Amino acid sequence: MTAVAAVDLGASSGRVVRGVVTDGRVHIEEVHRFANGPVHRRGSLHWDLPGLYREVLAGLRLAGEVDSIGIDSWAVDYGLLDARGELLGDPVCYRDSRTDGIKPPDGLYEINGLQFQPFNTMFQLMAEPLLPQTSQLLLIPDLISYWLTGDRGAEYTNATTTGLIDVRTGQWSPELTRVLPGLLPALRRPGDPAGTYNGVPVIAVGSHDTASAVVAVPAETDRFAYISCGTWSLVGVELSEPVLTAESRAANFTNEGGVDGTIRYLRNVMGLWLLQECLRTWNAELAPLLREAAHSTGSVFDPNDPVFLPPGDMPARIERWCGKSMTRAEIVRSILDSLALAHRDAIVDAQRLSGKEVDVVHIVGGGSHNELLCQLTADACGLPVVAGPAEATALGNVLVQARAVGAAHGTLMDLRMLVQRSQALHRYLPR
Ligand code: ADP
Ligand code: LRH
Repeated sequence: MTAVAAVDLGASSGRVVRGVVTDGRVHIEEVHRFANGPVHRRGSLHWDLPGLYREVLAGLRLAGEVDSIGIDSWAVDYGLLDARGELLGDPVCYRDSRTDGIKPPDGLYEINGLQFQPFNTMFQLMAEPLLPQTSQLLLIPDLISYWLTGDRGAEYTNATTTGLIDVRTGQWSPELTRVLPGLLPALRRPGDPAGTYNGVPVIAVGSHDTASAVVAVPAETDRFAYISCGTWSLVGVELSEPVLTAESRAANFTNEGGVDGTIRYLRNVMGLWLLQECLRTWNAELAPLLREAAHSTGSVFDPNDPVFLPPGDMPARIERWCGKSMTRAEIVRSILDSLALAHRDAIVDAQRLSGKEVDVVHIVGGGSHNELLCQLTADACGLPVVAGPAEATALGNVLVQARAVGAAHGTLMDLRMLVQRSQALHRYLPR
């Protein structure tokens, strides 16, 4: 029997799972879970990477004997290494204000195919004071991998979120990386070896969490849209070629690199961050509020308004946007109604802009537990929603490792069949 350990660091929590692929099924057991979130320090927002690394090590101990290890995390953020390979400062969180007001240069979309997000790595680098002391940049999963193994590399799916990869060649763009000589390590593809930890191979997976989540979408045919629903809702379709039209750029659709050379054609929707920040402000529990919200009425606002990006008093910002004061349940309902409509808009636009038609929407990630959001999304889209698995990212991480070590075989659709067979899914029909 082959067992692998998947480390999945989300912006709101991290976990280490032990995964086994056997008899045409994939099973995961969560062996360790820990909280994560941006930390305010001396006026800016950071991630506590040494703290997260300690949790990773604890999780790997709890995973016991495994045949390989794979690491994924949220995208775009990075650590900088000095000439001795030591981390320079704590990595800055993409919600920090240092990129406020940044504008993309003309012609960028035609090269990197990325939606404009002020926090894409290339814009963070424009505001990075530590560059003169830097000898190498490692994205978060690559940094964890380096600390485990001593080997450095840049996993491709996550590297595409930097804005520095040419979407047509799948390589670092010579044009866009000219000002960063030697800073970016060689690319690794999902499935490539990435060193060893205590004698156990570390394998590059889809180290962008969204890339791993899309691997584990339990689709039965290729006519599906996905919503990887957690801190963000990443809403789109899987394509074989990027869409680089002016219309696609104007609609702020991104062409991120997926596993097996696929393109994740999607839009970022602000996601459950809105709810997470409300709960933090109120110091409240989610379940009772969701029950109340099911019988409340909400107001619709644009969840992608940049005013909602930084941490802070989210209920007040939502009330200000809607121009009225609301109960907690009404605010929660407003968030869910607004996310459902934003999901619909992204799915309609993805189909129109790419020409790919879908007849089902898969919701994966923690948000697949939110029954009200799943139903509202089905209603808004006029399409059936299949919800689950909630741990799609960890499963996608496990599956790519399993294939690399010979315990799973075939295409992405073959891997997805393993998920369909073994994970409990819930179906919501549009009302
Ligand atoms: P990330 O990877 O971005 O940290 P997750 O995929 O772990 O995010 O999703 C976290 C979110 O999932 C939470 O903020 C919460 O809104 C939602 N969620 C998790 N469990 C439940 C649940 N039992 N009911 C409703 N929502 C849930
Ligand atoms: C989701 C995610 C998303 C990125 C964002 C920074 O966790 O990786 O795909 O846009 O974080």
